[in-house]
Amino acid sequence: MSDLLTQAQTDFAQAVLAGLSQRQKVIPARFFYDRRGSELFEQITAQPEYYPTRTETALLREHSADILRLAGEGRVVVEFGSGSSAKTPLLLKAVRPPIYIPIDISDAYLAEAAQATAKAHPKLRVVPIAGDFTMPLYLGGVIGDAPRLGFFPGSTIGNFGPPAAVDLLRSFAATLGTDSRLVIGIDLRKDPRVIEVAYDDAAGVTAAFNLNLLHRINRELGGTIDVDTFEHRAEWNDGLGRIEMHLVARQDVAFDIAGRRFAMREGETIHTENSYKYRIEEAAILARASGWEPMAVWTDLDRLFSLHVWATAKERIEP
Ligand code: SAH
Ligand code: AVI
Repeated sequence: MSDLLTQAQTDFAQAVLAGLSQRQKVIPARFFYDRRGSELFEQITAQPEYYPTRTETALLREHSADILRLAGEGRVVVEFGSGSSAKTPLLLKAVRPPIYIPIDISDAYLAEAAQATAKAHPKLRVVPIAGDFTMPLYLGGVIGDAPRLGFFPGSTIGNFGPPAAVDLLRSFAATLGTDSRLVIGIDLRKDPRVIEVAYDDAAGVTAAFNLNLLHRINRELGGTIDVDTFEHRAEWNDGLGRIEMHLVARQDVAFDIAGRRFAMREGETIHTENSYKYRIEEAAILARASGWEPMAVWTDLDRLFSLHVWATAKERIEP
């Protein structure tokens, strides 16, 4: 008998083994999103403490006519980290694209979400791409040189540190090409207490989302982790302007993953996610540093969240 491993499985194994071998143990946040992780994220978005989703959805609804004015009708929409595509209908209604390309690492979940979007929009061609959006993509084979509108909602950009965020946005500019537009949601700096409860809701859904990573390791990598010996922690890091999620060992623990033994002391943590929060001015700097020109920005009255329209900057030739 032979076992066939997919690239995704070997990537996961490699990242977990490397991350747990560091002094501060770390697992990259993109590995949250197996099917169960995607379902739990969807439940997070409905928690009363998790303000980003409802605030951004309201901004998209309120400004759909402005988005149409700035982006024009009929561009191909390319969504990065589309998840359930719950916010997408608002954009589709505004700009009426001929083609919608959702990109997500959570493959089974993406396939179902794409099917549901196609069913709800019979005239729309839906072309899902399962994979890592940090890798450059060539879309010409699917859409030729049709004009493009990128969509990057949810403040997923916040899950990358500023240098990685600049690289990612540069890569989006390359994928989308000249004279493109990007509608991007960016969560704002605010009272840390508001942020901390958003990442530690009373119903325990964010805790379950974080702990699911350990269940995923047990399921997919033959791990022997006793998940009950870990707890969820969300902590605001003021110096770095980010909320951090960790999995904290409640006692001394030892476990095996893919045949390797790991041990952790009581109180030691695995760092699983950063979610950076920006000031409006910083968001504009992020745009300009990564080959984009800000066109418009809107926020809610409480200044919780921001929605931006950017255009790919004309190439600047400097002496
Ligand atoms: N856009 C949705 C979902 C945000 S959750 C919203 O605004 O609510 C983040 C999504 O990005 C998840 O669906 C996750 O599977 C996907 N994702 C995270 N890292 C990714 C990566 N490196 N490549 C592709 N998709 C990724
Ligand atoms: C997908 N991403 C933008 C979410 C965030 O807010 O950083 C993921 C999340 N983590 C905990 N709750 C939500």
